[in-house]
Amino acid sequence: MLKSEYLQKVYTQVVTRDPDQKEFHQAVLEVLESIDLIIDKHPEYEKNGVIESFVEPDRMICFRVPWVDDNGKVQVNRGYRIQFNSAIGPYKGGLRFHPTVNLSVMKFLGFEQILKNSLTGLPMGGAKGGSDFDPHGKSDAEVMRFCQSMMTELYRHIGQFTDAPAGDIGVGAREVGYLFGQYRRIRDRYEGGVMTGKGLTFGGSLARTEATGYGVCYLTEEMLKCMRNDSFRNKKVIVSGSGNVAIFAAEKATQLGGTVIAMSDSNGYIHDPAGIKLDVLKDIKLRRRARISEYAKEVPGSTYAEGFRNIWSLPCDICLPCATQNEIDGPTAEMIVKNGASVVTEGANMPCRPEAIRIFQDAGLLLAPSKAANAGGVAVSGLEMSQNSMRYSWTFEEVDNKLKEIMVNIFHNIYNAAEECGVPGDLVVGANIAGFKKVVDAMLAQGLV
Ligand code: NDP
Ligand code: 2IT
Repeated sequence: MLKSEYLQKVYTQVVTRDPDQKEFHQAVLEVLESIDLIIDKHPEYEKNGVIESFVEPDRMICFRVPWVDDNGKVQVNRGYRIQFNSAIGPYKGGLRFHPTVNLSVMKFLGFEQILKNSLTGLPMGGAKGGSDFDPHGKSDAEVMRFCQSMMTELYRHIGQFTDAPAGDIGVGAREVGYLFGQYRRIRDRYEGGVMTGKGLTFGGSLARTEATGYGVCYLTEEMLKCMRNDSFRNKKVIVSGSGNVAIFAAEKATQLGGTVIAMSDSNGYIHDPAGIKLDVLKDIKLRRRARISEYAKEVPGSTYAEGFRNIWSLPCDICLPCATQNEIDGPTAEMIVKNGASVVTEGANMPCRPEAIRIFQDAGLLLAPSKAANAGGVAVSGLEMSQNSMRYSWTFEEVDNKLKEIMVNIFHNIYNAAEECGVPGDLVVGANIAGFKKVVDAMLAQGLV
């Protein structure tokens, strides 16, 4: 419960304005609970209406996306771009294509992105976009036509100095390529920095594909070292999801000496006690775009079970939820604690419900929140924009080293912020406050509120 009357008033307004936006309320309340710890020291926030401004997007764009399917029939989806805050840099954040996309999901992701981008130390504001289009089962030609139609509206709202989208769920290199191509055609200009996650032949950065997953593990490794004098070595790891973030989190966890015993997709999960063979998994998920159940048919000693949430019934040491929001609820968290896990690092955005976070923290597990842990993706997006501006490309090692340095810095920054707030070890508070302060200082200095 919030102690500050001012914050209570702001939260009530958020809920009464948009009563159905549950995911957005959840993200806002967690941040306000952190700000509650420092609000007494900052009377200027209330005086300047800072928090009211902070929880209201600069602008919300919503549009129709018509496209023609392979049978010649017109389909209509809804597109969004939430430009939430540009106090510290141009709007930046991914596009999500998934049937569950709605205004609440877009606003929660845009809101989280403000703080995440601030934590990277790079000059990027917060935004998110996407559509309720479902790429599953669509042909390449259908995905291309959809992306071209999406960009035919989106192009007027974005630009390297305005707003630079990238990928997220359902948007990978293929989709970014089609979107960027349409932008280039319509604008008749080669503006590399308008989108990140581009292919390597047209301005993409080496290590962007790996960045989010690798970053999740770099931050976890630093957290283990500093808070437990420990590491990934000889740890059993479970990674939920099997998309861009999950695959490269599993790869780095394995390189650091862990054994990834289980992964999932939205249908079910695979269990391979000997360690997931990532070459087989990549072939199934990235090249063939097939279901994860194929793995158990191809790898002796592994099994497949229906129901993706049940992945957490397997005992492990380190949990890396990398699929989607709210995948770990209270009962699942209790099961994870009972099974003896000691670390949860959020690779997906907001994968743990608030009650799950409380259960982990009360049980003494290390909990790294998503806005810090998965910031490596957008950080390398920022580095991609730098390279585009310089008309230059760094090597894989150069980008990877910068990523590592950024993730280590993020860990120490949020760890120190938690201590300064009087809640040592609470990295949720640390991330919220460290991310928030920089943005709010910039808002106040620019007279933006
Ligand atoms: P992908 O589309 O590459 O993969 C998503 C994975 O999660 C797939 O295995 C998918 O299964 C599963 N999944 C998606 N939605 C659901 C759902 N509603 N229920 C169960 N499983 C689901 O996405 P990413 O790997 O890029 O994104 C994963 C998470 O990481 C998201 O929360 C995203 O916001 C976050 N993130 C991504 C970044 C990036 O750079 N890509 C950066 C920072 C955060 P299926 O194949 O069956 O759909
Ligand atoms: O949630 C995220 O940080 C992303 N999907 C990546 C955003 C980006 O601009 O690279």
